[in-house]
Amino acid sequence: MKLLLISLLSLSALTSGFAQDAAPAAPAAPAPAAGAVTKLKLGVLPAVMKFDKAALEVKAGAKVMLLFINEKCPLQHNFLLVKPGKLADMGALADKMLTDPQAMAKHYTPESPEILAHSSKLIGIGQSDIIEFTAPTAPGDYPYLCTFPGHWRLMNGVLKVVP
Ligand SMILES: [Cu+2]
Repeated sequence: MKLLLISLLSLSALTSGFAQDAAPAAPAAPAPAAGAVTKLKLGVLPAVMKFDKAALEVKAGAKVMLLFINEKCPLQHNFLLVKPGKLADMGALADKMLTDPQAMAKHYTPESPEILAHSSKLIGIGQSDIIEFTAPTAPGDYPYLCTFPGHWRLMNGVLKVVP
């Protein structure tokens, strides 16, 4: 047993000696997919008050980076992601902002605990915004909408959160 231990030690000394002579270790492998970011892109159709996608899909709990981009529409738009079933409630808040003198400064983004994520600003033609958020852990249909006055009834869609 003692002999075996000694021979293991000398073997380890031998191999560590080789390691020192070898080239430096390669950098660690990239992190596994678990830490990956889901990248989504959502555009705007010109002059019809609609997003270019009626639905998006993500895995529950995923880290999401959403590129919100207005390439051709002369109107200004924002993006809000809200809790399931809250599209009409949020639309009502959006309509109310018509009488709020601070509405433009707020980029027509209402304040509500039902909002899960939103753009930082209104985007006009040629502009974009990156919205980072963590997808809800509960699967379901999460509405998204633009709350610029008059837009939300047409300008909405569904983020499908899947298990
Ligand atoms: Cu809009």
